[in-house]
Amino acid sequence: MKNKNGLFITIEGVEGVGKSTNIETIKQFLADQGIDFIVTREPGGTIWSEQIRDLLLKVNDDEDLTGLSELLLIFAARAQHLDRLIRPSLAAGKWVICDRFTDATYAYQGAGRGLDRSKIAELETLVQEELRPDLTIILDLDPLTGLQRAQNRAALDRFEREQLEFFEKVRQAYLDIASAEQERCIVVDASQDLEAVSSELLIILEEKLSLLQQDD
Ligand code: Z5A
Repeated sequence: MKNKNGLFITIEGVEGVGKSTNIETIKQFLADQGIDFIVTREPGGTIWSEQIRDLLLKVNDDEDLTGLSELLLIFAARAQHLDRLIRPSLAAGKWVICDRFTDATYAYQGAGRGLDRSKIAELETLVQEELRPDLTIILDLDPLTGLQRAQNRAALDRFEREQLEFFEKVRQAYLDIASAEQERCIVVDASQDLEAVSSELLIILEEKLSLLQQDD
């Protein structure tokens, strides 16, 4: 392929939509195609970034975390993740599959918490410079079903404690991003059974791969 850099693919959606489950399908597909890849997640992906993730998810009933503090922690984790894992992997020609990225910040901190989009955009430019995902798959599901699917977990984290209304805003923000950026984003109906969702994902990846090979 002409483009020696790897492809940067992000997977997004509300809580319990099936990101982790479907990433397993993506991993199998890439391995079968002989593509060199890594799978990572946000917040997280490196030692420091995972420590920031722990802070972000931890419930502390004694003191609220302000929206701005949350936003800065997310971008601190992202800066480290980009520098230590994502950029070097892409430069080495690996595909990077990332469970959530900056669209989650627009959805959760922007729409969910009500932070000003322009603050997020400033940090996005500062931390990412020109780097944006090549492809974003948004798994779309009504939040109530997502929360029910994810409900079997032990204790709820700081985000999972939010009310349904919060997740409805998050879902709508993802759909708005998808309609504003149709070249980059593809929405998959995640209310279908797992087999149907996975086969849609495989079609998307096959198309992406064949486009890259045509460019060769
Ligand atoms: N966050 C943020 O606020 N700002 C940011 O910028 C970023 C993140 C990057 C941690 O994310 C939190 O960080 C997140 C937003 C915030 N909090 N929330 N909410 P996370 O990605 O680690 O957390 P998560 O969304 O809670 O992931 P999850 O709950 O693990 O969901 P999932 O990976 O999408 O779901 P899953 O584990 O694959 O599936 C859940 C269950 O559903 C499981 O039993 C599956 O077998 C089942 N499943 C999956 N697909 C299907 C279908 N199609 N049918 C039936 N059952 C299914």
